[in-house]
Amino acid sequence: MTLEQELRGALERGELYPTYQPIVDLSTGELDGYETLMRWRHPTLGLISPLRFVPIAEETGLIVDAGAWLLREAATQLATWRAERGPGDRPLHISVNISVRQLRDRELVAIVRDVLDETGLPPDALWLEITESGVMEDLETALATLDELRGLGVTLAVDDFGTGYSSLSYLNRLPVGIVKLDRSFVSEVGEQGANESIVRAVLAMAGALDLKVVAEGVETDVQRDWLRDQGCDLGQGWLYGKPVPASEIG
Ligand code: G
Ligand code: G
Ligand code: MN
Ligand code: NA
Repeated sequence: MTLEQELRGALERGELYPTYQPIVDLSTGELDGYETLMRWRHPTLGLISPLRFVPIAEETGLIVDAGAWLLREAATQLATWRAERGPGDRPLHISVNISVRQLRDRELVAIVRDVLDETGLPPDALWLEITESGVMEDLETALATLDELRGLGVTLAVDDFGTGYSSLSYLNRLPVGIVKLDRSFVSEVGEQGANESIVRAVLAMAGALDLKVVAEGVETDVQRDWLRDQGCDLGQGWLYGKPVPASEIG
């Protein structure tokens, strides 16, 4: 069997599962929420990297059903976590990746609406991450869908920011509230000869457009301190935790 054939049955066989990686307030160290990342454990092949199976899921369209399932799982999990927290605790969000294939699916807006209804989550606690390249492939269609999603009150985030076109005018046209700075930029900050001016420029641009920035791939104290001092709001990376199943989160 090819990997594609194996993947076709993976969802029904219960081989896919969500993991959650913390997203933290860089100034206070408080938990702000989690990004949901899909994993596939095949009974004989073992853990298969999303770098391998997500592209296959996208090409075959399997990502539409798998993504909807993951979204529902993640939102349900967040509702549980929120219910367990005290009234004084910071309300957590959940972030879910939405591939371009899902963005083109006519059902997406209805699926998101249903998930919000079912879980009773405040819509802004649900963050949907879209990539620049995905949006740019078909800007007008993507914009229409993003406007509808925004109309539901969910929070939209641009993932892997800085790796694509990243123009100011395009960012201003998207109804997004969050920019996720790609880890290729984050990995350099605080080191000699690093191209820190790009990160400063992104932070300045985000500030001007009133967007929050999440730095991805924060691995060291030096990176955290530098990013915080430059006014970056949130961070995500191995410094705070790797993606793990909900059962491993207290
Ligand atoms: O979790 P990890 O860093 O190994 O993920 C590798 C790639 O797979 C990343 O680009 C990530 O965005 C993608 N990915 C992981 N989970 C999902 C998912 O649920 N949906 C989509 N569309 N992509 C995912
Ligand atoms: O493309 P996206 O940003 O959705 O995927 C996030 C990917 O980054 C996941 O595969 C996740 O495992 C990985 N990741 C998360 N934190 C770190 C980190 O601190 N360092 C590195 N190298 N990868 C990370
Ligand atoms: Mn992401
Ligand atoms: Na990313």
